[in-house]
Amino acid sequence: MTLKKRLASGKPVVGSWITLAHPSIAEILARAGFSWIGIDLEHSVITIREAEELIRVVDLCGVAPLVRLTSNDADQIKRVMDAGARGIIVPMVNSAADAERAVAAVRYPPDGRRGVALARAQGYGAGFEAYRKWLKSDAVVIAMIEHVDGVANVEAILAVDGIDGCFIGPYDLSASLGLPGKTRDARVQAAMRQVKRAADKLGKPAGLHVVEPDPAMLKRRLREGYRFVAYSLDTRMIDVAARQALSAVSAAPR
Ligand code: 3PY
Ligand code: MG
Repeated sequence: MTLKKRLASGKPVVGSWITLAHPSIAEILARAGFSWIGIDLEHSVITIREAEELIRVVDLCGVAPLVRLTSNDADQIKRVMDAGARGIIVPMVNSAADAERAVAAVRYPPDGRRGVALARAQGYGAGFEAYRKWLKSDAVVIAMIEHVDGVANVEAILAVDGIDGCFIGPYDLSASLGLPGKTRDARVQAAMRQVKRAADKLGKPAGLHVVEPDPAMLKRRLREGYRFVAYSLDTRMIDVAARQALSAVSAAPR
């Protein structure tokens, strides 16, 4: 089942983030069993050229590569989709108009405004027709709700045709409330609950990031009903595993 259909079916999907631009990291994570791998262009130094390499590896491993954009930028959307991303995660979607803009940048006319070319996604030309069909039925667009304006408009955002779900960004959300980094503050938590309630009401998946590779926290979030979950990221998994691996000999001389 494609990622889009799985999201629509109400089944939870668990992915993870790549922030380091090495194809081996993409290969290791893609083979670990995640349903999607998000290549994070927003908070990393991954270039567009490196993004293509990571997309290719994840894709060839049979996992859906998604790209979190640096911003809601139609030109960047075109390039990462042409490189073969199966969908996008769009930062700072604050209104239905923002959501419509992102969807239009993914779709070809007459449904959208994306330019047409023959790149990796289209099989370098040999697979254009198959890609056109796939794009209509299976491209994924996830709206990040990470500003008070996005919270206020969350129902209208999720109601946009082509928006498959939302992903809460607690850090930017806390900043938009004048509380940067205070993600446990009651006002941030209330805003997060409001997003989750809206997603449940509209029958679209709500997502968030379980930052630490902590299976108990992952289970808790899934139990709470979050269905588009990003589970940790490359750097935290390496850091935590390295420290755990050494913990038995922490007194050893360096
Ligand atoms: C945020 O918390 O703002 C994020 O973007 C998390 O990914
Ligand atoms: Mg953010």
